[in-house]
Amino acid sequence: MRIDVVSIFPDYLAPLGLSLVGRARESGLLDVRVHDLRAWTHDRHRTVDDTPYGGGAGMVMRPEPWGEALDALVPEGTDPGPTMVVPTPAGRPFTQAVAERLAERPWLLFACGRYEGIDQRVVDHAATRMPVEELSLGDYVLGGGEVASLVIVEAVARLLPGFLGNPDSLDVESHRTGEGGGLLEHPVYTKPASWRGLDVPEVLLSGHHGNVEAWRREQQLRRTRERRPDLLS
Ligand code: JD8
Repeated sequence: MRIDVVSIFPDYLAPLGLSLVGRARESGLLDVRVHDLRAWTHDRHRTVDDTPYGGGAGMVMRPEPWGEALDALVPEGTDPGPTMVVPTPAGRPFTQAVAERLAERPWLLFACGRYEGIDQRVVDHAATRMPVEELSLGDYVLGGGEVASLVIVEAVARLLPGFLGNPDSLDVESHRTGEGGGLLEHPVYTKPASWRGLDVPEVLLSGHHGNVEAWRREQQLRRTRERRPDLLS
């Protein structure tokens, strides 16, 4: 999978060089390219923002640098083109189901906004040339799209065949779609069996797989009832 990320703070994406995503880049599973939007400005101050039409606080990202960035990264007639992902608090919720859908695409292009956001014509224009997904991580406000892009890249990349050492671990995860999914994770424990006066639940030391599975299921249901009843309905 190819992933392009365009931002005025490209160093914010440095974590994409670490851990499993970093190794997937070394192995060629992922082709990640981070770009500085200011590379597509031409004035002395490398201006990327301007005042909002209709007034109001803050600044808006100018369309021209984004247009030139798209022209450079996705030349006319590029086929298949990328799916453009635009993190925004006004987006559709980003979920595991969305991650699974994006993981099927060969190329993702992330547009990281800042200030009050990106001039809407950039998305409207891009949508005439490629699929565009405006996505939100959740109902809280971040300062820009970079952190959201990091989250989405990690959630998508780990679904790619060959990314995880043991892909089976995907099968027991909460939030996954399909059969048996949708419950929160059960508590997990490892050695020592007793720590600071806290003991691992007996059933987990019993070796009785049926009882262990039953206990884990009960814990998943309890946690989901308490913390995410919306998932049960
Ligand atoms: C992109 C600019 C900041 C947002 C004025 C603060 C996602 N779940 C999420 N919360 N916030 C974002 C997000 C925030 C962004 C940008 C994503 C680009 N901002 C703006 C509007 C209010 N400032 C997000 N995904």
